[in-house]
This record gives sequence, structure tokens and C-alpha cells, in this order.
Amino acid sequence: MKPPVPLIPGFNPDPSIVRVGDDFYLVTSTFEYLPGIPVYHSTDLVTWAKVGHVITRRDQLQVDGVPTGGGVWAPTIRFRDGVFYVIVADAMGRGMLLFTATDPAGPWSDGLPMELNGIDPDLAWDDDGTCYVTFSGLLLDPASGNAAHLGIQQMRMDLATGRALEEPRAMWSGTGLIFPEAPHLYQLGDWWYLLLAEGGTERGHAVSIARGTSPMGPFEGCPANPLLTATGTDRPVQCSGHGDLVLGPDGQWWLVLLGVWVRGMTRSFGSLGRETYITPITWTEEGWPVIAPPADRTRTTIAPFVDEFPGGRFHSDWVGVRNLPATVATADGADGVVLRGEGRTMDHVAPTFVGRRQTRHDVRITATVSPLAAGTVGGLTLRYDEQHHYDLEIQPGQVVGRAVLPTIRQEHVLELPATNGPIELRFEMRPPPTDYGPAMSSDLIDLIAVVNGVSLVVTTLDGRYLSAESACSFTGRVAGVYCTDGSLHLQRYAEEDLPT
Ligand code: 6LW
Repeated sequence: MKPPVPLIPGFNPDPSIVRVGDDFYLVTSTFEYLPGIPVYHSTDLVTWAKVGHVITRRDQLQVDGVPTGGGVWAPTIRFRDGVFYVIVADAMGRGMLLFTATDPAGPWSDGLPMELNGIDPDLAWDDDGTCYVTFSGLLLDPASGNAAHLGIQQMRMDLATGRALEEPRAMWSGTGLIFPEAPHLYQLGDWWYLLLAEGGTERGHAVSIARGTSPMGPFEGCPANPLLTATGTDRPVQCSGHGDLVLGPDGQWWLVLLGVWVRGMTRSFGSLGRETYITPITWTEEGWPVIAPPADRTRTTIAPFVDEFPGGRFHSDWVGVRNLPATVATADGADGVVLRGEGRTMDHVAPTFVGRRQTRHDVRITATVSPLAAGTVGGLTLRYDEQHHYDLEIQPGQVVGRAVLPTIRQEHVLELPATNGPIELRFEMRPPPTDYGPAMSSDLIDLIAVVNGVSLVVTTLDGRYLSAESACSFTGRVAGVYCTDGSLHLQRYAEEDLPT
């Protein structure tokens, strides 16, 4: 089965969407990466362009304190009376925050702390203008290692002050599956609909819905729940869930949702992490939505990406880990950017690294770099987190291919031929062997250094260890360039389909 191409490729989970006139805006989760919460814009729900980010200043989040995988979780975007609202959890950081802007491209406000405890907040207003914040009552305590789940909850809140106007009330929380979350409340005709995700964000992920005549409930679950799940199916997009409804330009209802594009059978691996998909909705005569599995309606190709950093500037796709790209790497007069090592490797929680989400399977990623100082150590890396990364590293006189996985570290070392020119560092991710028929991994990754026009395959690594399943991560692969010592000039970076 040919998989549908994601609507927003590369890790972009927990999509939330709002329609304002003929314009659609969509936001996704970004965890420990900065800038955070990209704002994508479309007029046709097919072609999307990033217009900005909600988080462009470090102090909008508590980036330094949060564990990797914490940070920006599940923003909801809404619009009312000329103001865009994004409500989000800075998980294990500043907590629940409300950001506002009159232009979705930004600038966005500093983030008002909201008096509520949980994750996945939603905003809805009734006809009187009362605001209801509905959220998932997941309480995390990293200090004790404990977590509790209170189900879906709701409070009326004052958005001007962030104060709760009442105690949280328990809401309809799905069909009884684990982790009811991602609630969104909509007033459609005579009904208030409460959409949510349940089953956990992995293979059991599901979308369910209920409705009632008041935003506070009581709610009656749809008899057809769960309305969507890929669990137990052979669909190439698994983990489908965490959706948000929108009425399209054509009068058609759509659900944007997250999914993981996997390779394999019942055991399978999704190297790109959780991406954003879109799928059509129809309505039954009784007024319940029917959600089709994501299908290839949206895009057929993902354009190649090339950045030569004109004037030393970054394309808006670039991210840093707990740091903004422009503060990690700087322009140096000419085109390209320069990274200066400060002793931190990719094992560090805040490496000297600039990266971009991997957006496709069967891909060639090339970084053209030159060491600028004697003793420079750095190169191209593929990161899931500080415990899961593959590095292709230039050191004085040698090039190292390194796999870092929890408790495991492996290095392959080759001599680096002398050169006066730049070095191309390359990851080529190709389909895995099919000894059993179906693939038993996500991909094989060749780590290649091209020096003086000669390609050296430093090593080949199995890609399954850098997948959503193995890394147990909410994010996905981010490829990019790092520098541990000395300084490295990054002249060109390209991601393109692997030539066949
Ligand atoms: C998100 C929640 C989830 O807040 O993952 O497991 C969190 N479920 O809906 C981060 O994406």
C-alpha cells in the first residue's frame, strides 16, 4: 500500500488548526527545539507555508530546565475578536501558557501562565463570551517519577489574568482506553462536540467523540467510537490520532491529525516520528462524524531542500536544541554560517548544533563543511535526542562514523585525506533489506565523506534505532551540523530524494 505523503512532513505532531475567513493556520508541537511552535498557513489545505513561530525568544519557555521530550506539548490555536490565541503546555517547564498575537506571523506575547495543571489545553467560548479551557488531567512529577491521570477536565477561565473561575470538572473521557487527551470542544449547530484522543500516542492511538447541549456536558459518546484508529491494521500510517476539526474552503469537513509513517508489518518502525496528516470527514444523518483513514489526497511530492545561507541567514526550517539557530551559528561576512565549538558533543542536552527535520524516506542529506581552525571536531549528525544519534565527524586527520544509543557506543574510524577544499558529509538513507518480504527495519543509513571528489563510506548503520519506536521519543529525526571544538564553516546543506 502506497503511503499518503504527510500534510506537514518531518516531525510535526499534535496539529491544531483554525480557519479565519479564507485562511487556515496550523500549529504543531516542538518539545525542546527552538524556535518553537511553527505557524503554517494555507488557503486550500493542500499547500502550506510556514509564516512564523510562536516561540522566538528563549524566555517564552523554560528551555533550560525541561527534560528532553518535555517543553512544547500540543498547542491549540484559536481566533476570536481579532486576536489569535495559542494555549499550550510547556511540559515540565513553565506549565500551561497562553500566547496571543494579532498577526499569526508574530510577534507573539511572552506567555501568560494559566492557573491549571495538566496537558493538551483547548479553548472554546460560548455565546456569552465565557471561555472554557478543556484539558487532559495528566499530572507529571519528574522528581518522584510519578504520574497520575485525572481524565479530561474543564474549567471556565479568565484569559486576561490566567485565573481559574472554578474548580476543574470531570468531563467525558473516551471509551476507557489509556490516556484520554487532546480534547477539542466545538459548537456546531445545536450541539457541543467533544473530540479527543485515547489509547496512547503509539499504535493504540484513537480518535473518539461525544456531544451534549452544553459546553460543560453531560456528553453522550458516539456509538461508533473509536471513530478512527490504525491499530491492528496494515495501514502505512499508524498511530493516527490527536485530531482537530476544520471546515474546508470547499464546504468539506476535515480532520488534521498526527500519524507515523512506518515500514514493516505488525512490528514496524517510523523513522520520521509523528507527522501531520489530513483526512476528510462526512456526517451521518444522526449528526455524528465519520472519519476516513488518512489517504493520498494532499501532496504527492516533497520538494528538495537546499540552503546556502545567503548573507549568513537561516531558512526558517532550521532549529536548535534549547537554543535559537542564530545564536548557535553566526554569519561570518560571507555566505554560509560558522559554528564554534565549546566542548559539548551531541551527547549534551544543549549541543552546538543547528538542524532541520528529516522530511522523507529514501533520502540523501549532504552538508558541505570546512574546518576553519586546527583541532576542529564536528560534522553531520542525525539526532533523535542526546541518547540516540548517529554522527559523521571530522577530526584532525580522521573521519569518524559514530552510533550512540542508550548504554551503547560504536565508532568506525577512517583516515581523512588531506584537502584544501570543502568536505561533503552525507547520510544516505535507503530501504532496508527485505529478506522476509516486508522490511524489518525503517532504513539503512550510509555515512559517507566525499573528499577531493572521492566518496568514502565510513560505515552503514541500521536506522531502526533512530525511530519513534526505539527512541521512545515524541519527536523525530532532526539532521544537522554540530561543532564540538574549533570552528566549522557550513556552506551548503541539502535534503533530496535518494537518486535511484
Ligand atoms: C501530547 C499528548 C501526547 O501532549 O503526547 O501521548 C504529548 N500523548 O497528546 C506530546 O506530543
